[in-house]
Amino acid sequence: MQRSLSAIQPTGVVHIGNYIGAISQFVKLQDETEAFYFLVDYHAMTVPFDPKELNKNLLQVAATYLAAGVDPTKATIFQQSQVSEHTELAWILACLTKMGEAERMTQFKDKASKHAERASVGLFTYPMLMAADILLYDTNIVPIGDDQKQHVELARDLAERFNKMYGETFVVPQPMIKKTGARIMALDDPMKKMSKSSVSPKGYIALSDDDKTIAKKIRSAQTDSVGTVGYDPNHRPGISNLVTICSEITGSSPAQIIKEFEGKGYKEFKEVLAQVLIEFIAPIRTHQAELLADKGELVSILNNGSARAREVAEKKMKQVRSALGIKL
Ligand code: AQP
Repeated sequence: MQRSLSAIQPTGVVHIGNYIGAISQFVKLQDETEAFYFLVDYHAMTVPFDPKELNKNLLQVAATYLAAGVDPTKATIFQQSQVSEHTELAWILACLTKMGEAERMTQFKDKASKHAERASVGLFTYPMLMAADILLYDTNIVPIGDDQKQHVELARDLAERFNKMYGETFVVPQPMIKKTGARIMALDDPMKKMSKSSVSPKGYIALSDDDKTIAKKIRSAQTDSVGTVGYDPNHRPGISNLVTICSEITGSSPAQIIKEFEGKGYKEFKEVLAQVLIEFIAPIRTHQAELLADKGELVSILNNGSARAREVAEKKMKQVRSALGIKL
């Protein structure tokens, strides 16, 4: 059976972009593959963070996984920092990565420019930790949003390089990226990706937002002066982004949505989209709140998942140490 693996950073509340680009694929793949989905808390440390917030976010993201349909009886759900092999392999892969390769990573360039002189070395080596996350588990498929494609490509290159230099050890993973919905844009600036850590919460719809907040954010989402519902991401990014969100949640194609709103304006479309999102998010939000009311169940799911993940990772690291000649 093929193995799928992916993760979310506990850097804030999970948004509809994370759901459409990544989590919706996890829910599907947990029935078709041996699935590993986890919380990358070490990745969350690559930018300034508050330990209390990180702790809260870990539970919140774990609750979101479950509330959005990831099932611990089907998938292994775990916490990266509970499996020390991730950081061990990351060091080895860092020694295989060329400076030029790391410098080309667009996420590093974007995030480093936001944090200027405070950009950490960890932010620079993040892709090697992500490569370790993937390669430790003999992963075949990595379901992700478009922004993580370059990092999976690096993981592929490192797997191939390691295998060539030290003998066949790693499976070369394939990214799985949806044709549409792989890059949901910010509601307040459709030229930027919807992001958990965006300065303004107006840019994203969180899977924990209440009905009023969802309606308000959709009402104020940036569109254009054309006035008709259309789909042309290059020339009309705002309205096209809203049509994409509507299409991904309802299952109707952009063409069907445009036809449905022929002769109607943005106001009517936004009212319908807000209602679609309210109906989609309300049960997730309620389930999330129930799970968060007693953290015992979440902690136990993560501990059990981490124990299972450790078994797989320990086995792989033995093979790696042996290939590298450091096993005596
Ligand atoms: N806007 C998006 N549209 C579609 N998919 C997205 N993903 C992220 N943003 C979008 C996908 O969600 C998964 C989890 O993302 P992450 O937590 O690893 O961090 P990220 O990619 O950096 O996402 P964020 O929300 O922008 O987080 P911050 O603000 O912390 O950097 C990934 O598969 C990602 O591709």
